[in-house]
Amino acid sequence: MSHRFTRRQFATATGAVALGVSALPAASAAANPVAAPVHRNFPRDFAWGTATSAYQIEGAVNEDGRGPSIWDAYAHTPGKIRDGSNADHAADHYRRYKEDIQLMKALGVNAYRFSIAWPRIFPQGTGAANPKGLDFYNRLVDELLANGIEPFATLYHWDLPQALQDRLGGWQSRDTAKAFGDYAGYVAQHLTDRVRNIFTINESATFIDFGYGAGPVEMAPGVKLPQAGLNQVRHHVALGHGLAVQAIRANGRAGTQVGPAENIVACVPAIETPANIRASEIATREMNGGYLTVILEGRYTDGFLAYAGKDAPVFTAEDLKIISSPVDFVGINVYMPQHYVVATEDASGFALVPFPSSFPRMESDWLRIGPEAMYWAPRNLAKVWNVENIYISENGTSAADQPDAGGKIHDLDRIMYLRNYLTQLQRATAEGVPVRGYFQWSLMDNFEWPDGYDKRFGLYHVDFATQKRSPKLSAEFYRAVVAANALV
Ligand code: GBH
Repeated sequence: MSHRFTRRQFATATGAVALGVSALPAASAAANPVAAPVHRNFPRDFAWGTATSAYQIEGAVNEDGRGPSIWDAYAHTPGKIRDGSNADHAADHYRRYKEDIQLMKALGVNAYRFSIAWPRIFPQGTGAANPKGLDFYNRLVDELLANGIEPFATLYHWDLPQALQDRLGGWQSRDTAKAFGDYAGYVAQHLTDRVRNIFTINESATFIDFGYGAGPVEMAPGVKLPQAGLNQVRHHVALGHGLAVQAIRANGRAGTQVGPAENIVACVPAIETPANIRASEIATREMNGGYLTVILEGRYTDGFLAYAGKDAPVFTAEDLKIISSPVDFVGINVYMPQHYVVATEDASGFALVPFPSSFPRMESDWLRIGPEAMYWAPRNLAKVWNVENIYISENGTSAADQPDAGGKIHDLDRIMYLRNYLTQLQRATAEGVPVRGYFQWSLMDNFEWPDGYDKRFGLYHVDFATQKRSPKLSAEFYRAVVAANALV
């Protein structure tokens, strides 16, 4: 069955066919209480986009002088990726970027968040730049602009040059933060004539906890550090962010907008009473102590330092100044509520409520369904730190994505998820929370890290054998939202 009902099928379904009339009686607009929908609009000039990252879609890992990254090494280590795959070819975006920009065009989006592969630009992490690597992003950016799509570039979406891992132990070394700053400056010099918005680092919390810690999931480089080492890595990554901000200011076109893209620890009031709302604000500050708080305040909270104790990072006052270099916006990736919070009488002022085992989840085990996170995360970011420009740098879900006989994917669960999260985002913007744009994760199915190709997050289905892209029903949903600049 096609996803488009014919009039006749619709009439059959509603029993109206025998009557030969419309299924709905003509109602007087004035008398009918459902006759006047409230348009749930988003702000004028809202950026509607999709998001991807380099290693997850590009493929072409040996093309045009790209150096190896820690994800090449990791994915090629037997047993690390659930389906035994790697991203050598991924979605072949390196060659198909023009076609992929047409997919964006079909959605009607006006923005695109992609990431730049550091090992394409500096194959050894530092030293000589590889102009052919940069050329790919020049072509991509030019093609986006020619199609009326604003490029938002991310500098680091986890694909560290392997050379820095080998030489320095990756982010265990301060020198990696410094190398990241130099790379950021180089990119700023060459791309900010056309790229006006730059995200520094994607989800510090994720790649550090899973790449260097003992999290429930393992990611590259797959090093397991004790607490003190882990806190030092956190500090170096925050420092790398700050050095990148400074390098972009120094080398980029004046007016270039810069900020992080962090997986904010979304703290949602369990019940929206004034006391619990206050508790969720306190929790937001404490639970984001390692990244957002130090970036936005220039200090580690007393709670963070007390909790870390003897394992606290070693840092200088100068480091904190660099880390808190003023940003133009804050990007937050919002997938789920990390915590529901209630107020307490004790000194901390909040408690985290344990999740019941029956709490609903999407098709990925970790993906709890809590649309209110999409209201409270930006609302608390604005409330706690007076952030004036917020982007939702990612939001989306995997789904089972079973095709029907004609090959069409009716991903009603993804539509349900997106509609509910966007409803909460509209609640936020309608109240004046300064969210400037939203990037749906993801444009198309891609390499989902340790889950390989098992988990599909795209609005477009990708057949990885043929590289054919096909819109899922959710692509039509998203296109309708973007076209209306409102919930549909
Ligand atoms: C984002 O991470 C990434 O930025 C993106 O590259 C990725 O493709 C996308 O989301 C979908 O996953 O310890 O149980 O939480 C989202 C946050 C954090 C979700 C790590 C997966 C691992 C399992 N991710 N988490 S769990």
